[in-house]
This record gives sequence, C-alpha cells and structure tokens, in this order.
Amino acid sequence: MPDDFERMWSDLAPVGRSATSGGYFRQPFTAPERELADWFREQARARGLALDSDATGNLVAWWDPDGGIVPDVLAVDPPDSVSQRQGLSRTGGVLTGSHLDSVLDGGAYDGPLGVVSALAAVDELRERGVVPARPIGVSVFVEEEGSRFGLACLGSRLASGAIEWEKARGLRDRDGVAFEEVVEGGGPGLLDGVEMFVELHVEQGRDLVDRGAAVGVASEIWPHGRYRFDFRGEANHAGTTRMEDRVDPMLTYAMTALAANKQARLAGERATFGRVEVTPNGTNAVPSQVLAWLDARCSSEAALGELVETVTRQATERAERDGTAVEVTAESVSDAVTFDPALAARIAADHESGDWPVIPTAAGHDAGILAAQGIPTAMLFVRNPTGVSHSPAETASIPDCLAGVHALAETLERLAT
Ligand code: HGY
Ligand code: MN
Ligand code: MN
Repeated sequence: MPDDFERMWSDLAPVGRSATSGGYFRQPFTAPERELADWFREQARARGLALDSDATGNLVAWWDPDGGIVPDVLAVDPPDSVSQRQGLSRTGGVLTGSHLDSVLDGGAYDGPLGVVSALAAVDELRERGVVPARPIGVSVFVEEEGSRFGLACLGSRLASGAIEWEKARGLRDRDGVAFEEVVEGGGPGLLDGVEMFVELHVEQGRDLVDRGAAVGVASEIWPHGRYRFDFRGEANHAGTTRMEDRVDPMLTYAMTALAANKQARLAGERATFGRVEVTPNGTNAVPSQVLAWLDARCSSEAALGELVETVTRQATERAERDGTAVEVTAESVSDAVTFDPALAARIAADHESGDWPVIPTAAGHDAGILAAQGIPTAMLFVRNPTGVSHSPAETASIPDCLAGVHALAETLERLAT
C-alpha cells in the first residue's frame, strides 16, 4: 500500500507546478487540472472501479458491493445520463474523496491528498480482503476553490442541489469566459443513493501539530464568505493633480483594508484582502477604479454578519470623505456547518492511538456543502507540521499521509461493512 500512495503522489507532483515558486496552478478546466482528471479516470479504470460523472465534470469511481470487478461497459465509457447510470448500484453508498483543483500558486496537498488517500484506502481494504456491504465511491468535485469562477465548492454545490444550474452557468472567470462555456451543465443526480460522505484533507492550521496527533476529525466549519468591494474614483494625473483635488479610490480601498484587519483583530475573527484589481493600474495616474475582494471568516454567523456590516459601513464613511463611491457584493457565502456529532464520535473513537481529536476549521470544504444539504458527512484531517496552506510551502510528512490513508481505510471499514 505505501508504494501505492507514494507512486500516485509522485504522478501528481509535476502537474501544474510553477518552476519559479514551486506552487500549483490547477485552475478548473485548464490543462493541468484536466490532466489530473484524466489521471483519476485512469486510476479508476486500473482498479476496475465504475466511473460515473455528471455534466459539470464531477467524478465518482464506484467500488461495487461484492468487491468484484464491474462490467467494462461502466468502467470504460461512463454514461452521462442518470438513466444510463441506473445500472450502477450506489444505494447506501459511502462516498470519500476531495478535489484536484488548487488556488493560485497553491500547495500540493489541499485537495489531492484526499483523492489519492481515498484510492489508497480502497487498495488497502482490498489487500486486506475486506468486502464492503455498501458501495464505496471515490469522488472528485470540480472548482472547490472557486479560484476561477468565484463561487467556492461550485461542483459540489451543483451536484448536491445547493445551487441551480441557472445561477451557475453565467459565472465568469477573469478573462470573461462563462462557466457554461467550459461545462455542459449541472444539477443533482451523481449523488443519488449516497448515504454518507467522508473527506480526508490536509489540516490547514496547527491544531494537530500542537496536540501531537497525526489524524483528527472535524467538528465544524466556520461560516465564511467572499465579498467584492468596487471602489470608484476619478482617473487623473499623478503629478499635476493637487492632493486636495483628488478622488482616489486607492485611498478608500487602503483605509478599508486597514479597517478590516483592525475589526477582525478586535473581534477575534478573520478578514483578508488578498486580491485587488486596479484600473488602469498605471504608475503615473490616480486610478479610476479599485476592485478588492474581502475573505471573511467568523466563529458564528452573527459575528460574520457584524464584521462584514462594520467593514462595509467604514468603507462607505471613508468614501464619503474621499468623494469616491463603493459598492459591496457578496459573491460566495457558506453558512456555519456542524458535522454530525454522532458520526464524528463514531469515527474518532477507539483507535490504536486512542481517540482522534475532534477539531473545528475555518477552511471551507465540499464536505461542508454536502453536510448542509443533509448528507451525513465527516472529515478526517492529516497533520500539517507548519499549518501553512494556500501556499507553495504547504506540506505534510509521508508517515502522516500514510497514517491518514490507514485512518481512512479504518473509517470506511467501520461505515461500509
Ligand atoms: O478557501 C477555503 O476555505 C478552502 O480552502 N477552499
Ligand atoms: Mn483550499
Ligand atoms: Mn481543499
């Protein structure tokens, strides 16, 4: 099994990796991310798993109940209509998996660790001769990061019915390409019959390393959102325009970024402006427009509402002083998620290393979307020695990754036999 994991891990390592930063650019429906999707299909075929997919490009590779090899007809050309998939038994299915897309200049583990670990966990169960009483599916949801079309967990929101296709089709990337130009469609179907979902993910924080634990279970996901601040001013000459005559949106933005940081620190919450687009972005001109995205994450929905409302109010007040205008649009909001406590406790209890810790996270996941749509869901976290994520520096040790594979295999055995 270990070489399985390490072989698969080394397959993925070079795909979409920047030669300069060492980070990953695996935006959905770009060449590197499509190469990973093809790799996944190949891994499914090599294991005789029945490959299922939907119009959005979400994938599930099913291990059929008696642990046998599924008819080639399903393993080769996956049917694309739900009726054709009927022959595939997913009733009572236990799903496990994650995503293969990355943030811009992201780490290697966020997403792919959950997919590779799921395949390796199926390998381990098979090597141990375990025959599940329920179908076990390995899933890949597309555009989990929302790094291209702006809405986090876009693939799992469509597959679980959390968002209608009509609302998703018009989402555009930074080049103006619409989502409906890169996918056929989207909607529920792929998850019919799925009774529970377990996502393994690298921890994006230091809780496990501070506890000295290799594996943990998620208790909750903080509510969080992404808000587009559109600051408008008047373009003008950087040299000849007196300071008192300026209508400078960069100033309003800068004060808003400082205000968000201060507000989050005062409230003990999280706020980040990590993306800014300046027009015309000239060196010797006062800009006409500054677009900036606030990523806000709080320990409760009330706190999130209050933080965003306070920052919006302070931005508006500053705009009045600067003579600029500001418009705020919520682009992606995820409500608080509390994972099924009984399922989390059942998964975390009685292991060789004792009970696994049950810990919260402020990172969003497809598991949060499926949980919110009523599918009993759990998450396993693998220790991240630095806690760093959404960065080329994201890492996890191979022994911890193998401990995660084993933990996932144990969990699947508990849930599916
Ligand atoms: O942004 C997030 O919380 C997650 O990593 N998609
Ligand atoms: Mn992420
Ligand atoms: Mn992730």
